[in-house]
Amino acid sequence: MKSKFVVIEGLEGAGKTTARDTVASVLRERYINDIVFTREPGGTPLAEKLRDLFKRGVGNEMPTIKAEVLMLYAARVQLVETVIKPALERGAWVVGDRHDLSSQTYQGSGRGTDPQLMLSLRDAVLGSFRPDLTIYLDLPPLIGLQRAKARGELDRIEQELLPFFIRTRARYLALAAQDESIVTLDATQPLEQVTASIRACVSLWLQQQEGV
Ligand code: Z5A
Repeated sequence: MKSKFVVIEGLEGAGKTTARDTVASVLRERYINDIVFTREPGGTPLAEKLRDLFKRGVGNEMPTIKAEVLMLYAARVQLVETVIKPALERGAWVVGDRHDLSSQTYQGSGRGTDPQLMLSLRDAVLGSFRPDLTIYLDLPPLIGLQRAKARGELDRIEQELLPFFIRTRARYLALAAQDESIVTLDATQPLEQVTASIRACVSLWLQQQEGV
């Protein structure tokens, strides 16, 4: 089977880390062992620097909303062109912790940047490059934020107020409903059940890919 790009998406505390490991274990059971893991923003030395600037700013100077959007796209295009596409071309599979859908939702709705502008920016920067499968782990923001708080100190985005996350989640659900490459899974369930749903989703999708 041709190599593929699988992405995990969701609000904080959705369980993306466990989901990534679950996807990788299903792939390995199918003898797909050459797997590259990415995270966004980040994933290359330059993109990791942009991640740090995006998350922490410099001293008291935080990026403006437009600067934030452009930093995210600079980091993403660097990762896509220098890591993801070369990996796919040599036959490796890529499993990503977040990708463009995060910008469409967090910036395109949470931050209130024009959603059409966000889609145009995506097309201008990434062309037609898209994940083959996106697993969106859906949960109400309050549950996710409680999980994130239990894990430790909150970062700049996690400190946003609840309406920000409510808007972000609504955009995730709306975009997932329009795109059959995005599968929405209920992430409020206990971890074992979420893991079982991810296994089932990836296994079924792989079978469908084999049939194509
Ligand atoms: N961002 C953006 O605004 N625009 C963009 O374009 C991109 C990103 C790409 C990245 O930070 C931040 O950047 C992120 C979006 C924004 N906003 N924030 N914050 P990050 O990479 O540091 O953080 P993250 O991606 O949000 O989180 P994470 O740590 O990578 O993963 P996670 O999904 O939050 O979950 P987790 O670590 O797997 O689980 C969190 C905890 O919950 C952990 O203790 C688990 O054991 C627990 N958990 C998970 N699932 C369950 C279930 N089912 N039951 C009970 N407990 C659970």
